[in-house]
Amino acid sequence: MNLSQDHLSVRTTCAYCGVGCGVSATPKGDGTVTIAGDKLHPANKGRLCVKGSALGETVGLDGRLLYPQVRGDEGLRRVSWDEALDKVAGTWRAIIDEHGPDAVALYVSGQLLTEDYYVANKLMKGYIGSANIDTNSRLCMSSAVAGYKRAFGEDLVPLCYDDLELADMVVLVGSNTAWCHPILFQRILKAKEQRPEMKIVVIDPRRTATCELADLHLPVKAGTDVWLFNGLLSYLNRIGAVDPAFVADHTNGVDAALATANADCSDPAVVARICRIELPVLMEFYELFASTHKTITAYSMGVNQSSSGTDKVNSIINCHLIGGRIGQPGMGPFSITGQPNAMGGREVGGLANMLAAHMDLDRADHREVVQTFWESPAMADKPGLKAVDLFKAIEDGKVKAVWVISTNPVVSMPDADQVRRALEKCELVVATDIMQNTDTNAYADVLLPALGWGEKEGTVTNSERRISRQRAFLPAPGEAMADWKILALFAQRMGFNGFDFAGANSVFDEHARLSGFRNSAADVPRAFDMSGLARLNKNEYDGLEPIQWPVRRGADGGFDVEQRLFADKRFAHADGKARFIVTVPRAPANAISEDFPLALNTGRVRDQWHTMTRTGKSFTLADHISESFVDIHPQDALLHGVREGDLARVSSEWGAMVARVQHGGGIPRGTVFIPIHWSGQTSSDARVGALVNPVVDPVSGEPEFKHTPVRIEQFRVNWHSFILSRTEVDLESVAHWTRIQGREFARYELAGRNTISDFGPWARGVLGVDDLDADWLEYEDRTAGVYRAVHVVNDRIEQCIFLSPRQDMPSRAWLASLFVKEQLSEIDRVGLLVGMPVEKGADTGPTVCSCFGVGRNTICNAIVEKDLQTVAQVTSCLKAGGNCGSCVPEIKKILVQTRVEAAEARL
Ligand SMILES: Nc1nc2c(c(=O)[nH]1)N[C@H]1C(S)=C(S)[C@@H](COP(=O)(O)OP(=O)(O)OC[C@H]3O[C@@H](n4cnc5c(=O)[nH]c(N)nc54)[C@H](O)[C@@H]3O)O[C@H]1N2
Ligand SMILES: Nc1nc2c(c(=O)[nH]1)N[C@H]1C(S)=C(S)[C@@H](COP(=O)(O)OP(=O)(O)OC[C@H]3O[C@@H](n4cnc5c(=O)[nH]c(N)nc54)[C@H](O)[C@@H]3O)O[C@H]1N2
Ligand code: SF4
Ligand SMILES: [Mo]
Repeated sequence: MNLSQDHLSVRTTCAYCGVGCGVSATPKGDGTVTIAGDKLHPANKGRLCVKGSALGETVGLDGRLLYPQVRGDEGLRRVSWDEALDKVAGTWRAIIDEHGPDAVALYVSGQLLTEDYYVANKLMKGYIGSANIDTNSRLCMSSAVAGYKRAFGEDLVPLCYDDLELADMVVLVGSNTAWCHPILFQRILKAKEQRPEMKIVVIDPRRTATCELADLHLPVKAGTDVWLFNGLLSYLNRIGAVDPAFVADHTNGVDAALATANADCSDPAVVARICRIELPVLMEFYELFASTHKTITAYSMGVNQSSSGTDKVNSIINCHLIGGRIGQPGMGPFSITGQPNAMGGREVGGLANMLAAHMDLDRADHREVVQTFWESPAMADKPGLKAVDLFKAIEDGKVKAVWVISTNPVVSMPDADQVRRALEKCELVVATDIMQNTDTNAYADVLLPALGWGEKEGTVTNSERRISRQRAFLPAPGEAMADWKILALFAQRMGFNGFDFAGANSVFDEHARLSGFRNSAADVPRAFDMSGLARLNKNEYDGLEPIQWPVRRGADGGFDVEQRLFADKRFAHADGKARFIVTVPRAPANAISEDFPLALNTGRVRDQWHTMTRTGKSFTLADHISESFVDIHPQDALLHGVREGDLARVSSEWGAMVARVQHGGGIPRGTVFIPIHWSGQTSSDARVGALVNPVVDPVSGEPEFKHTPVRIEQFRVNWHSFILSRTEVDLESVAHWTRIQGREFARYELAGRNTISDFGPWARGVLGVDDLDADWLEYEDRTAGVYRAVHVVNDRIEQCIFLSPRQDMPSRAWLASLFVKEQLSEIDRVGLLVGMPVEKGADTGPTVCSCFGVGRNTICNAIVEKDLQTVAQVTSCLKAGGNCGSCVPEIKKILVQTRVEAAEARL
């Protein structure tokens, strides 16, 4: 057998979204890693989206947190693990002794592995004796959990991915699937390609990339989904599109739900007006839903992140129940989870109001089961603080120590400046992360280094309840340790038994055993059962193939898996029936006003992940959208005096930020959209969390991230500039900047409010060029206020800076391409100070297809020159769109625009 380096690939699971794609990783001798899709993984069958494909660019050790550190008067100091953990344990012990267990808290993450999560939850709820452990999943899918529990009696996702291919209609509500769950979206599109009669409906206030390939888009007014679905419920009942036998035998509460729906929403014309959807479009959707039995309604943050998020979820589930659209192939209400292990967190009970293994904190019989199993000395017996309340309690001094693990709340929480204040005041802030510099780490008293993706071992569960292994293929760097291990060592220092795990596999085993412990009809029955995976030995655990729960052992000893839940029409409520929930529609908590006349919607872009601590390292992912932006309707821009391409200051009652004005995001009047990704590490002041209102859903505690009243105004600057540099630059005096990772350089977009009297010295100062003999090409037009300089070292471009009072600077793409050249050619040098290539076609424009690095200009030129008519033709000509497919919606848009423009030009 040929055991060359290239053959040592490891099958693991993607680090990012809840689709949970299988990845095949091959570490190379030179420290790099080749990434490919795992053809054997049922979630993706070999495909990866652009974020997954670029994982190899994010595993380098630059910027990593590698050693424990403690903050003293002189800043951070490297310490041993013993010293760091002793400090944390000593302080926690003292605080608990004096103020009780509720004075400490863990704030964890849906990006932890199940094993990490299990240990964290066991430690807090069973040993510290407090349920003050909450997770960023509170911000993500806690409304979905609450909705499922109300309807089904347990947090159960009824369907599986194969159902998306079996459905005759997929309704995507508040989900930009094309960008946020790209491989699921590809699966849906492929099914539609094979069965064009299959319908795709998108319900989203914005016309997103997901809408480009949909049959129907309902641009619902933000926050009005309950009206829409109550209207649907009322309509289905009125026209008799119901399943009376299913409703009578397997559900409760239909009359009350219908009475409420009929009260406000029986007239589609009224619903259409409230939801700002044209009546014929609304009716088309209602009729399609009524006539299509195999319908899936998949939803995500546009539903969950709302002060009526849980009601939104139940208004959707109600519509499925009334027609019996559940439990059979190709149908059901489907919460798409965001983070790679959102579902694992739900299994272990990582939220402050849950226990473990789908048992409830507020039920004595459930607590008794868990306490018995854990042999725990001090069980929590009441729910802990939910994320927003937790950070309030920290600011109020009620919670005196917090340990933040695998999340970046100074960026991602609503009212994020409040989180900063809270951490500033907190007696002991501990942060476990993989990166040294994050906005949250800046407030930590103790920093603990965790193993990252590719270095750690464990499991994650994806949106369809499928458990997959994450496997290590890289050595542990520095002194980093697995998150579960750090917690277990800490627990032992606190004097707790029950944390002596031999490895991730023994944590997993305990979790699997608990799921089956006293899990029977006669005792404390739970649908969540993965007892079939208990007692795997280490080899079996290491070799575990992706598998769904519930999973038990069959009579033959093999795995007995339920792919789809509720096939027997039995639900988890004591009477076995599902419940209709009364959902009274209500507007978002904070209404727009004269002072704050626009509603802020926030969300994701295609190629970045959350606070960018990992995707921000990849140059491939940096090109698609490089800077934060505020998307606004052109008429609103006019009204509020801001211009496309300029910077604007957006502010709310809670905070302010600066971003570049953009049109074209398909945004309705009266609203703006800002992405969530930029932090203090990547930009001077583009942290949108500072603006977001901390209002939460009363049932789930999930914040209203999609609706904050804001105002927008021009952010006046005197000059604009950009820099490409191989070395770090000094941005101290710059009013606004964004740092963007390039290939062998960093790019900075800057703007200043000051007046620069002498460009040359200023530029040298910013770029850090002291050497007056440096190969420094310069162009200056003082009257126009234009300045350009290029610094060349050994015939290679080292840095360049372009500055102008207007937004009239050259495209960055061509200059960027010079940084990978070993030597500048004469013809390159000619173009340098103009910032433009002398050869035609060398400027490819902004990246559209990140997989193959195909720019917009290249696509437009090919469409015109070769008269391309379809996306497939563009792909066969340029490869663009041929790998992950995430850019297919954009190519389609460019195709239409370019052909229209070309036709107009011919007229
Ligand atoms: N590229 C990328 N992918 C990701 C992530 C990432 O950071 N980057 N993060 C992952 C995570 S953790 C999550 S939670 C998911 C999120 O995945 P999604 O939920 O798809 O993403 P978002 O962009 O947060 O929001 C979805 C849509 O909700 C719409 N919306 C806003 N208000 C309303 C409303 O009132 N009603 C309706 N119907 N829609 C509304 C927004 O306009 C937006 O287009 O993505 C996962 N995948
Ligand atoms: N305005 C607005 N805010 C939002 C949202 C929104 O739509 N709008 N969405 C919300 C949602 S759905 C989510 S999920 C959150 C996400 O928000 P966060 O969880 O705050 O975002 P991440 O950047 O994913 O943070 C993960 C952190 O863990 C670190 N890390 C990575 N791997 C490991 C590891 O193995 N171990 C440890 N210990 N650390 C690791 C990373 O470096 C990073 O600092 O944002 C929420 N905030
Ligand atoms: S869709 Fe993309 S980000 Fe999500 S798991 Fe698959 S490869 Fe990773
Ligand atoms: Mo999320």
